[in-house]
Amino acid sequence: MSKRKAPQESPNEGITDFLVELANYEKNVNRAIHKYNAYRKAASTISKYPEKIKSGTEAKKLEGVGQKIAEKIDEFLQTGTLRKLDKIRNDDTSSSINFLTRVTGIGPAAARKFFEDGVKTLEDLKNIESKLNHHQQIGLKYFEEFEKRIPREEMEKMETLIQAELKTVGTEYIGTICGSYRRGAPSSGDIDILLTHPNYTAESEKQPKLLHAVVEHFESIGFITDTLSKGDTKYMGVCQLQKSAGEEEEEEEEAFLHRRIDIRLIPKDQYYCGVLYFTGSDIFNKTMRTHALEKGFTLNEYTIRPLGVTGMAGEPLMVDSERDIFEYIQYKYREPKERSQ
Ligand code: DCP
Ligand code: MG
Repeated sequence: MSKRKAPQESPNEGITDFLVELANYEKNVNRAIHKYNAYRKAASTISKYPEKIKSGTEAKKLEGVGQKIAEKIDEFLQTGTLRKLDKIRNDDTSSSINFLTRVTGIGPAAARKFFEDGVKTLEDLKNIESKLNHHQQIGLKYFEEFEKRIPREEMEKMETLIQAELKTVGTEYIGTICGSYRRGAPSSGDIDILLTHPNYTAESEKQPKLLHAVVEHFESIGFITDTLSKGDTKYMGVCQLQKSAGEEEEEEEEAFLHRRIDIRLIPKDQYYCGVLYFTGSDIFNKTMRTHALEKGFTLNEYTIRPLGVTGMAGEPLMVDSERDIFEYIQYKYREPKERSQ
């Protein structure tokens, strides 16, 4: 999962920017996930709104914008700033904790702990490098590179390579690059790969080998450069495209950057619920889950199940495509490109 989200262009960018900043503050500093979600939701609806918002009252008519956010919008429109944000930005604790969470492997709790131990900056982290866990050390090593988003052109090159190499590991593998890339985004924060294989279902034994064989192959060709964690079904690591022979000759060309890559192995019968979930966006997922509940189904990254009269979930329904899921819950199909919000 990537840490830096792409900014959204809209006539209300000033408003959505400050809402996202407040959202991150609530998540990273206060660990208030509900407030984080509330700010993200408001930012998302406002970014879809085509007109320039002129008042809090106007904004309040939109879904997810309540009284408190409306007041902040008024303050921002009238004064051009927000006292709450100014305070957060000038507060040593908040700004340090917020900063530390930008390192992959450092979550809100670890960030607070580092801060309490006097570790606040990149320099401070470098000084205590040996005390960091492996994930955090890699996060520090590639800090600048991971902050940069991946242009779509590079994502396309990686997809071509990944699909071709996957077939050399086993012809029956099915792989999908999900996340913002699948939604057609001009840039992505990381690479989210979902893998499955017809031999592997929720009923069968775990088959970590199916995942590890792919990871080992990617390592052998120099595509995967570092590992953050490697489980039976989830791999988190670092990859880098190599310049092809032709590209190397152009001396001015810079090397590709190191990128964050996640690979998940999913049972075939759960694959499309997984693909739907990891295509996102997270906000689209929430909307779709709410709709599912209204229609009497519970939907998560693994399965879709009908809810009985008592509210108990029944057996997972058969799913053979993303469309099947939309049909069960009578939701108009949306192409990945139309799922950004
Ligand atoms: N996801 C979710 N809820 C979360 C985290 C993730 O629903 N709390 C799903 C939706 C995301 C997908 O997983 O689209 C991948 O997560 P990323 O954080 O990688 O998000 P994106 O790929 O959408 O954005 P980015 O370009 O920043 O990587
Ligand atoms: Mg992503």
